[in-house]
Amino acid sequence: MPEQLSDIGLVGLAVMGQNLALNIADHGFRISVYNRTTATMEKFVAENPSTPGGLAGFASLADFVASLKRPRRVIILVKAGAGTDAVIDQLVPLMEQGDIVIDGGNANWNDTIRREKALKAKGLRFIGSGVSGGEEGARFGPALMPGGDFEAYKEIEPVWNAIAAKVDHTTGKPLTGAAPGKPIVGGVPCSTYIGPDGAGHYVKMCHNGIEYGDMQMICESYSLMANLLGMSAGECGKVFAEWNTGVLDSFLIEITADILQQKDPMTGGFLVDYILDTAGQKGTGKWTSVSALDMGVPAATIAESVFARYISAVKDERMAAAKILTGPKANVDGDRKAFIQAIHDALYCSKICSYAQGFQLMREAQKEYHWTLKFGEIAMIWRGGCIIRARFLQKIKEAFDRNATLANLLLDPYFKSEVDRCQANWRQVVAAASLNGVPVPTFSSALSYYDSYRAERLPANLLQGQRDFFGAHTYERTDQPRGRFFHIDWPEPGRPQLEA
Ligand code: 2AM
Repeated sequence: MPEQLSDIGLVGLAVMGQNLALNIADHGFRISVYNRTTATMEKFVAENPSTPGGLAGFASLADFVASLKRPRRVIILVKAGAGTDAVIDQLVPLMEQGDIVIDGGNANWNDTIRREKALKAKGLRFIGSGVSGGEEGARFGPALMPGGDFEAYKEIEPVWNAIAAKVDHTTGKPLTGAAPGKPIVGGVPCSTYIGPDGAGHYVKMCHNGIEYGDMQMICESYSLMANLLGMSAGECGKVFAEWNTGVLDSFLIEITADILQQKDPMTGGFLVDYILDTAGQKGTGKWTSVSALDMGVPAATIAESVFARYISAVKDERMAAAKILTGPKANVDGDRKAFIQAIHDALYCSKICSYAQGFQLMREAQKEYHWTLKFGEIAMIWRGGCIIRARFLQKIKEAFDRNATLANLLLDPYFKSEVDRCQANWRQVVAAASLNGVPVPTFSSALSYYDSYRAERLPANLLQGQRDFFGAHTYERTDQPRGRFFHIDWPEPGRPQLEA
């Protein structure tokens, strides 16, 4: 039995696990750590001899569990999927009634729902917590999205609030400047209870889906500057740096400015010009899109950003097609400065649509899974720590403060006026891209979403006619109440039209 019991334990010492453990210890909590490969644990503990709370490493899982205060709180941060199940299976026999297991990995929310149920049946409590912000976030303050048993959440809340990123009380801006042993004190924590069972991991997944959209939209902006205006990567980077001082102020725009201006150590040119254009992915954007398809939510812009990665990945096929297929030669004259502003506005409007889709998806999911999500709070905790952190999220929070049941962000007065102000430029950019053969899948998808969402009448009347023609699927009528279904015997193709 160790002399001093730990406040919390963590299993899985890859970089995320190590950084989260150091973050927890920096806030004065004593933490026990365990890793399947013992050497990793030993190295980690040896390299960090003096943390404010203290790190205690264990080579045996049983000793690790015995080192924790009751009710025990164990964070799992291992490879999502089979890795998490393997650790849970080993942990469960060692734990006691009321102990708490917290999965901080990128779990699929369906797995979290399953695990919560299975552990509850054994008298254990389970929290599935989204952790966003990458390695840096884990070390100095991530955005945290805990879901699961509420009483269990209350027991981890002091730790979660302590280690989360912090934003300023009044401006909502992230508080920066944390260093090892010197965490940020004060401010509003970017962590809140999201809801039961899989809610936290679902919301984290939507965060990632939105992140896919943001990244692709930024890439399209860069592509337009490079391909239509002939700008160098460095020149594009300077534009992004300028954009980062306005409504688009965000982590992703900030790092884009730096990435584009980064010189290649091997050639002295701009590094992005040498990076192969094939995108990878870990699947959360796909999960978001699959969930949207399953629930019938038109999150087309987010899905387009996943497809954009897929088409980038078939590089060899594209190289072959480029030799065969033709298109217009890019040619844009006119006011460069005005066109750059138009790209800015196109990005801004597309971003509003993408977030509108993400929040609509969460709204639908809460019905499907019987959660009550607080959208203002979700926007609030995304203001700091996470990859999509942005000034913009303060505006989304304010929109949900004005109307907690807002059906679509586009209907909020602020966002409506912003789209009104910027949409002419947005349309001009999508048109120019299309006329010049530059692909802008998310910009154009967002614009179609906007125009579809505001359309009183879509051509689905014809579609219902087609469905009734070949499959007798019936249709409703514009001159009859909803819910009354009609069918006619359509003429066979080639037969004369029926008399009225
Ligand atoms: P390892 O160091 O022993 O490989 C990321 O892969 C983290 O998850 C690592 O800490 C890794 O442990 C751990 N991990 C992956 N699969 C695991 C499993 N099946 N059981 C326990 N830990 C696992």
